[in-house]
Amino acid sequence: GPPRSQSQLYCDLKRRTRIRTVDGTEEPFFSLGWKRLVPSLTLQQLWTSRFKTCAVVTSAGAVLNSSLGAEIDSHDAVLRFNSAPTRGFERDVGNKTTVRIVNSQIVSQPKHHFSNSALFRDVTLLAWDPASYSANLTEWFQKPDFDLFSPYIELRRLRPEQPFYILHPEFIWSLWDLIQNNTSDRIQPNPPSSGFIGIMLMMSLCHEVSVYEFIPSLRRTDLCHYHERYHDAACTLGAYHPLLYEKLLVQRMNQGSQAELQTKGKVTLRGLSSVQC
Ligand code: NCC
Repeated sequence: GPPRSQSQLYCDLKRRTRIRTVDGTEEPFFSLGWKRLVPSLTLQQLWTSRFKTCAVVTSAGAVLNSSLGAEIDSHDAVLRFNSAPTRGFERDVGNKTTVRIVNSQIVSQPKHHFSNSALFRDVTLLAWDPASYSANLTEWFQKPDFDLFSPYIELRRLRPEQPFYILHPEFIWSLWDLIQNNTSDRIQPNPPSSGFIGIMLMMSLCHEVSVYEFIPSLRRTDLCHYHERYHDAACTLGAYHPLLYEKLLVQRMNQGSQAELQTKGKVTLRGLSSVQC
């Protein structure tokens, strides 16, 4: 697609971004009784006007030695990803977690202890699985990339009071369309990263969103995660996910200063509800 101005970009985002979760009204979930399994309040109902300022904290190694913890925690809500911890890293990443986005590997692989780890308790959980672009919900239910459905059912029964949603594949792919439509190159047909999904989600739910280390600061490093000694530049630049294009798009939406980008790896985004088109 053609390059657009920042205000056109925000309008396009506002027009196209509709959060959708699996709500039990569609097959095969309807016949399986999921209307009673999913939380009774939708994510939007749960969030309505509760959180004005929101922080999105990526798991990038560059967040180490940032001393951003207090600033991150000063937001009304904080979003983190997968199994990224706060314990032991409070000075750099803070300790407040309001929402966690987890991919289906986290939910399904025993090593992550999804149903009993404290990381996944006392927060709103959003899980997603990269169903193929053209698969319908029945095909997806029968053959997800990683089986997130059984652990979902199990946790809903175990802790029914915990808000836990599965993001609808159409929402995931609408974000892919959005990236492709605002990029001149042809991007790979793989789903966006959890980071981009989280940024778009918070832009839909909050008045203002601060994103940390999605666009790398001057601390940029090939250390993949702040909590692991594993080096791979692809974590920051992307291999499977269209991560580079996600980042270029987010950079174009930045309302904050160049100095904050360089020193904090911080991007400031407007919430979509306040965007006038
Ligand atoms: O690495 P991951 O992501 O958990 O990171 C969360 C989000 O932070 C942003 N990020 C991360 C590292 C980095 N150096 N730069 C970044 O910008 C990205 O936006 C990223 O989405 C995922 O998206 O779910 C992902 O999950 C991991 C892995 O499944 C989990 O960490 C669990 O172990 C994927 N890695 C592999 O599958 C090997 C990764 O590709 C994407």
